[in-house]
Amino acid sequence: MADMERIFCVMFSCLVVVLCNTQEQYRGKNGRDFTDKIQGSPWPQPKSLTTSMTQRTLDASVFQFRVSTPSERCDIIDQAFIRYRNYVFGADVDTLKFKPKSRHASRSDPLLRKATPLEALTVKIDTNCDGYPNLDSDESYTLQITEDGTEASIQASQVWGALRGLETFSQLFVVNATAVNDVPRFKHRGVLLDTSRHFLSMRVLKENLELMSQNKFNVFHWHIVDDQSFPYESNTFPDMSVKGAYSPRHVYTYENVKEIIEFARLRGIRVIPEYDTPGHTQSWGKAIEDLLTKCYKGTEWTGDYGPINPALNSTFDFLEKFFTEISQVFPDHYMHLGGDEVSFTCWESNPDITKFMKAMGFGKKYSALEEYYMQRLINIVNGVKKGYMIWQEVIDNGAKVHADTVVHVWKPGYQSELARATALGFKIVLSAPWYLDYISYGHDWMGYYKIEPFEFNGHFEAELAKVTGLGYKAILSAPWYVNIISFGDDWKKYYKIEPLSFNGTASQKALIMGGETCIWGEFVDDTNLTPRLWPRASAIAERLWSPANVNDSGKAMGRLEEHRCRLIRRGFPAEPVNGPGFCDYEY
Ligand code: CP6
Repeated sequence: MADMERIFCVMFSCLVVVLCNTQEQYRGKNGRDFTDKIQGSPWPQPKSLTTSMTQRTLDASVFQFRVSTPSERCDIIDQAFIRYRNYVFGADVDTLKFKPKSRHASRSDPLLRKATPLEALTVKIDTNCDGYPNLDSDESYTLQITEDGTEASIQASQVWGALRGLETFSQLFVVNATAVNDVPRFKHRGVLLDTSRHFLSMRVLKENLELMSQNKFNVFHWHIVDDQSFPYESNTFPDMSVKGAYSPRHVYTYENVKEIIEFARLRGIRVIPEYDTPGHTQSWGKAIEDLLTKCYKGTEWTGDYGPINPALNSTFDFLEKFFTEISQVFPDHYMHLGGDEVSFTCWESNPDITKFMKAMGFGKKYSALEEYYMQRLINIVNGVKKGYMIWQEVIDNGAKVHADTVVHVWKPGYQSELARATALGFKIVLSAPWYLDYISYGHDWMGYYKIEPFEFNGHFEAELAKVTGLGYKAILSAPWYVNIISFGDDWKKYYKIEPLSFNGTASQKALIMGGETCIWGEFVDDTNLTPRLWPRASAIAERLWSPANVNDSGKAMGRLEEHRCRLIRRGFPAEPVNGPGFCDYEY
């Protein structure tokens, strides 16, 4: 590097330096220059990161991870060291399929013969390192790699911050002397996966938990059951999955669920289960008699069922037993109670419900019936000492909920909902702008299917008319570009969303706990979940972790490109999102 450049880099010892220090330049095949594919600049971007030109080397045979904590044992850190040693130096991990190759500067690199090797990274944690994360966990950390000295250090008040710091350390490509001071902007940074519309295997669930931790997400919102299938094996009501799962193989046993919770805990991820009621419960009705409302046409049952029937006491006896079980299976303080998209038409048609409405004095107000249902469910959940999240309709319909409730906003027009719900004092998790399943929604094959090659009228039709008019044979591709979904770079749209841009006071804004990206399961399963989610979800990870002013997608593009390549290097199928280009470790 020329001297002037070197001086420039030292003077601006911040992110600019990492850029100057990029050892290779990337050029997309379309000629786009990826000089901004900044190696070693972590994703999501830390609150502050300064680095100097002094490079340190890491050699697998010398380098050690060490931990210092008041706890006697710290399995979270012990296991994290195994993962991060592999990510840093490259080795096979038997439990997962990672086969990362080392990208770290080694002394065997002739250019770095004079660099001082780093012998250890010491992780210092102020408190006991055990336990289960929660909404108020402290995930902040500092990371120091000094100019000389044999040890680098991560300092964190809690083990959760230490995990975030290890991820950041493992992402530094060339280990320069570096100081990182980092803290998340929002407390709740989640991914919703839906295992009802399609079953997801343990392998894919774990793969995505690992990817969540590499993007500093801290909540797995497990939308575990829904209308279409009931893959949760209940101890109290085993028939629910026997009759409600797609097949006996498409279930999560108690041991499976515990394994997912532990896998997530070791990565600082909370598991919030959602058992969505009173709508979205068709699969529950197969095993639990009289749970669902029978829908009528005139005086006759149509053979269809609607939402859960709140007119029967047996309903609440069942709910009490069922929610008591799951409150013991899932250790997180919060449960997600659903409450979305409750259709009133079936309730309206049912004579027993009509009678009950009259007796309760609800008149024709079916939202009052919904409120009554949610209120009784909430009392059950309060009784088992859990907090709860609900979809926004529950408060939109005016149901009274605990002051401590977290409202999950998912509908379009979310800014006015944020203003309204925070004015009522509720904590908020935002999802409305971040539905990643919504590309052209999988159904696009129907559009392709309808195309009639012998009708020469639209745009490509004119071309066909011309070409065949000239007597040429033709092969048609124009309407069948299945690679064009939402055009891949939709991440920029998600990246730009500012969760606090709504009309409200500072104390209203303080109620925004964070957000979740949702990938509903209608059109995703094991075959396509991971590449569809990553690195598009990474855009949301950075929005929720990094400072508000880290919001220029043009500037982020190069780092995201590098981040995707890092995920690929670590063995994950993350799809391209920036158009033509390549990663030097793929294939
Ligand atoms: N399933 C459940 C869904 C959706 C919701 N709840 C949903 C609705 C509209 C869109 C995407 C998802 N599939 N249980 C709403 C929260 Cl666009």
